[in-house]
Amino acid sequence: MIDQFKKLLGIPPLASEHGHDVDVLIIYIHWLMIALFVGWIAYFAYALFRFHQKRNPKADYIGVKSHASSYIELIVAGVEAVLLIFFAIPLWAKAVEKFPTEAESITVQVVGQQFQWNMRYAGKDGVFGKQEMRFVTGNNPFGVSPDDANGKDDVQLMEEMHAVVNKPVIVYVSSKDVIHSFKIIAMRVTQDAIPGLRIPLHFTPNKEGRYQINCAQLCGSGHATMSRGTLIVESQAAFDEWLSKQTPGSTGGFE
Ligand SMILES: [Cu+2]
Repeated sequence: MIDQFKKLLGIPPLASEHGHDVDVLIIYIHWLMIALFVGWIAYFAYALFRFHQKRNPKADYIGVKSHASSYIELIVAGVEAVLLIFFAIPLWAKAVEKFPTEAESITVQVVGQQFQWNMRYAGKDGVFGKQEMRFVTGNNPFGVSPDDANGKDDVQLMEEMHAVVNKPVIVYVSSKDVIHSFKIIAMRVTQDAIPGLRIPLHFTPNKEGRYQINCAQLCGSGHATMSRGTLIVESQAAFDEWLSKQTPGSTGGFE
């Protein structure tokens, strides 16, 4: 039933573990909206017929006496409460409480800027170099300290992100200029990228493939070009091979 509705609504392909629950919530909300739509349209047609001028030449100053509308209102509020309490809140609680540890995950830093996504990996040592705001330049969007040895093997990329299938990914999202929004539809994740804040999010991809990364916040004239980004989900071996081939350097790929 859920799968048929996914098709009917044209819900895009899914490739993350928690995404199914997001889709289920979307579908239930659509059911409620369909019921409300049909109900309102039916009532509108009834009102046109029932309160037509010819049938009611004189205004009625008493108005409605039945409590049907209040009961219907209560039922709708009840359904909304069920969606919120039993679907939305548990889903959010899972996302917040079941945060994976960095040891079991792939950690990526993402900085949005007009108009591209910058990605940064810790490199072979698994430790990110120190960052400071004053080091941020056009070539160093993450503000990596040039003096920190840990940053020497960090890997920086533009519009490209790699992840391992069935392994959690932690993304620290930030922005260099205006508010952007980091979105990967296939992973069912969206997070605003806000200057001065570093906001963590996580997901676990469960299907190998290439997925589009978008900017979901109108951020300027080149906003659309921020949808060039690609997330590549691959095997651990392919990921390790890719990482070993990257040119290390605190400003790698930007000089
Ligand atoms: Cu943007």
